[in-house]
Amino acid sequence: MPTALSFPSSARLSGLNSDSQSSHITSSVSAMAANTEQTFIAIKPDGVQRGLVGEIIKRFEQKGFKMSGMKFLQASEDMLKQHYIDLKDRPFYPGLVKYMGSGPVVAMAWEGLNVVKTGRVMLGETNPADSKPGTIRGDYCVEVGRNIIHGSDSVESAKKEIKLWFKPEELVSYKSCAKDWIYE
Ligand code: IDP
Ligand code: MG
Repeated sequence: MPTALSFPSSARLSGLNSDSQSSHITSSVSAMAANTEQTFIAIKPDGVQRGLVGEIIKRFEQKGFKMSGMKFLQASEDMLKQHYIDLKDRPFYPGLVKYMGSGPVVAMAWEGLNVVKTGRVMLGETNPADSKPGTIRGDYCVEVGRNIIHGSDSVESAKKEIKLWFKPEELVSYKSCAKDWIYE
């Protein structure tokens, strides 16, 4: 767990008076809570087969997000049906479940400030044809049915998805040595 009340080094060094110190601590503590937002990212079977695992992980690492969990697995049909349950009435649902189960995937939990929303921006649009260059889908894929990566669409979905894909003991809580260089 992060040390929620550890004194911010900038306040300690600047000799702030006690009022501004306490407001600094309060804002620092609430920022820390926001910094622990998590999202579920999965590199789909086509992303794995096409050798894009390293490239995708690199983008999240270089952005400054922190990995909290990762595993390599071939997901069961039951699990994939559950993962995409909200799409069960869409015509592409059976094909989607089949595609997602057709090979191994890399399932990950990433943590950081606004990581759900920013993660979606990094992915690009659902249809790669609408995704801007510079996004993952914009740079590495062509068709909506082979769009190489999944990312949670809300904090609520992220919580559900992380719970579905990871046991609590498979998620690791630790302090990144880069934290104080990524967050003020
Ligand atoms: P998202 O992955 O960007 O959140 P969703 O609408 O949640 O997009 O759809 C989940 C996945 O279902 C997409 O990533 C894509 O793999 C697949 N999918 C969505 N729309 C279509 C479609 O029209 N044809 C085939 N597959 C689709
Ligand atoms: Mg979705």
